[in-house]
Amino acid sequence: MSLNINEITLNRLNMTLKHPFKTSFGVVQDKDFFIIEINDDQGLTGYGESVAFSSPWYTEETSETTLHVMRDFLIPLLQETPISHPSEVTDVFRVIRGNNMAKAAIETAIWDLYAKQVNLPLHQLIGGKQMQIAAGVSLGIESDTTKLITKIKEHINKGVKRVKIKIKKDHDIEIIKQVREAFPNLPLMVDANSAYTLADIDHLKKFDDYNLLMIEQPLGHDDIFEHSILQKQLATPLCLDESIYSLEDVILAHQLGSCQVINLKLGRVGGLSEAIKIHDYCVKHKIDLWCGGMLEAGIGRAHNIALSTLPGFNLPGDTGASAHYWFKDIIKPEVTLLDGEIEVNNNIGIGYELNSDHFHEYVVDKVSYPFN
Ligand code: OSB
Ligand code: MG
Repeated sequence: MSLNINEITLNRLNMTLKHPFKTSFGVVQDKDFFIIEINDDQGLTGYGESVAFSSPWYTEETSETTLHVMRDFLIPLLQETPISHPSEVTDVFRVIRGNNMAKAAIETAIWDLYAKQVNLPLHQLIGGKQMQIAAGVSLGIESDTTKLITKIKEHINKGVKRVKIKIKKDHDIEIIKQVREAFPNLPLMVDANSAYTLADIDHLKKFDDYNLLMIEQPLGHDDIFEHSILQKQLATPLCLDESIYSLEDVILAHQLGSCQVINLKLGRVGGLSEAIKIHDYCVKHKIDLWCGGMLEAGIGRAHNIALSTLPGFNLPGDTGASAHYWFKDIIKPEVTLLDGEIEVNNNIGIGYELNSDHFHEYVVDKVSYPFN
């Protein structure tokens, strides 16, 4: 049986985050991204979201490269290759190197479509078991630490299960110290987005004094080896984000001892099939795992929730409430927290519908590619 794709539509959206999000590399406030709609011949629709930003500060992909790769390579490949299960998509896309965020945007939409065709919630289709997802929060760099501490308090009041703060060179120990003093027992971690090098090793060792859950991606965005040298010198677990594009990267990091925790993002690894493989490897090798975020709108958020139901996601991730990011999200219902947890629903597919009024306010362009 084939999935019988009828048409793929790329909707380009512009959405403005409630709060500018500052990392060691710059600020994100306006998101320019795509909602992928894939229709079949029975009128069912699967949705995916592209997560690349307008500029390539996080990985090499951008909104523009995502469009180029989807339109000129990935959609034509699907038009000429009928598939019968979403797990085949990764292989169809294998002839295109890299560009994992473009691949994931389409691949995840196909998973949603397939779940709807077989009338199952996506989380059930992939074997998810956790029906309550512990939410963490990732807070951007603030010039004023008092403001950061106020924000952390607000999130603690909403019940979030752990707090991650962004750091950069010359904006780290002093902030960590103040936050730790304000919240002695808070599950706290830091994310450097590759702000350091091995020359900073003595400085990074000082982080061990603050009982951090982990340090996320301190070194090179494409490095795995140097993180293994650093991890041997630190008591605090390292977590890899930017460096992980595939299962092979996770195996390498595990075998070299480069980290003790993996931040898994659907976009970075090219979609749900690869994410499930990484999840299964982490379970087998008892590697701590959590689901990262890319400041997604509702469709991407819904996919992250489905992924997080898998049993190996044993630490709170970055997936949180719609209202933390957006004035009006593009899904119904919006994602909310109850005592710091997201309740997973049993609706079919990704479990959330498009809120078409909100959605159409943000759409700036729309192109459809028919199949026949
Ligand atoms: O490094 O995990 C990161 C946001 C954008 C790009 C990279 C990262 C982040 C976050 C926030 O930390 C994740 C989220 O809240 O969606
Ligand atoms: Mg990160």
